[in-house]
Amino acid sequence: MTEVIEAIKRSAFRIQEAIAYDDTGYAENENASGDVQLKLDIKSDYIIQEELAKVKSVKAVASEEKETVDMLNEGGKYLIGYDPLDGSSLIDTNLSVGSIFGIYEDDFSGPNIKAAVYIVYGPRVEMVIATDTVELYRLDKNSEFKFIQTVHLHEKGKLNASGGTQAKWPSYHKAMIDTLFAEGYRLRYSGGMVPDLHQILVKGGGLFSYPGTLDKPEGKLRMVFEVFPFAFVYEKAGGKAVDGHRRLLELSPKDHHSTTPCFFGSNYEINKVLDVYSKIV
Ligand code: AFP
Repeated sequence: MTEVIEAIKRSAFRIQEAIAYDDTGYAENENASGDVQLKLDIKSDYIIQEELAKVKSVKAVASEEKETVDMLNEGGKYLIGYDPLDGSSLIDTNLSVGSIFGIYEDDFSGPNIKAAVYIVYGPRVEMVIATDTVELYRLDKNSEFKFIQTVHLHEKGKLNASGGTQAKWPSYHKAMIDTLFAEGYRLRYSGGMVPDLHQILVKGGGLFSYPGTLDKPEGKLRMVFEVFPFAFVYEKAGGKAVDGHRRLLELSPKDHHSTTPCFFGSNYEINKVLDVYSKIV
């Protein structure tokens, strides 16, 4: 596991340099999810696969940018599901973006995720590693990730990050989000999953939601690359992560690009989600 984390650190360092200085334009391809790829998406994917290929314990990798699972070392133990540059459509606006990694054994399912790591490329580069605990690191002047603190969610927070097109939200979802605002929650939503979930985590609590919508009943966010890693982080930080009814980490994807509605937060907000969604017939 240590070698995997070291490879992720090396990737993060190289990707942050690419974000800072490379061309931010589009490539001519689409990725496996049908999104137009930026040159930076392709480069970040390449960097990560190159670094992970050096690690003997990595058996195979699945990238959000690729259709297939790539076998790296037949005798390896870990399967790595990663989104090399999540939120890359924000690159031209100079908002924060991120890389997300789920470290699995046996298959890419919720119950089999063993650790999760994400990097936020913002004004500073930060990395969160979740194993039994959740630890925050920051890149320093010497290009090393320095430990900052262990992260814990409070019982209840103040922030509300609500994703998806509002006009397509089911009415019960809109009513629930309105109730939180009526209770005093403040809107914090950039459109980048990594900085939006990082903000809630570092500030101690709140709700991030990306529901099933009328046009996308299974939501937008991908289980293997985005949802399971953050579900693992939030649970280990003392919060909860559900699809409206069940723990996200109980789910198994049909294929490695499957999506799901998802809600991440501290206990108070997620209990509210479960209560509202339990009444839907
Ligand atoms: P991109 O990778 O296409 O920029 O999508 C970003 C993202 O997957 C995730 O980071 C956000 O939480 C979510 O999409 C935002 O989607 P909406 O704009 O539909 O709220």
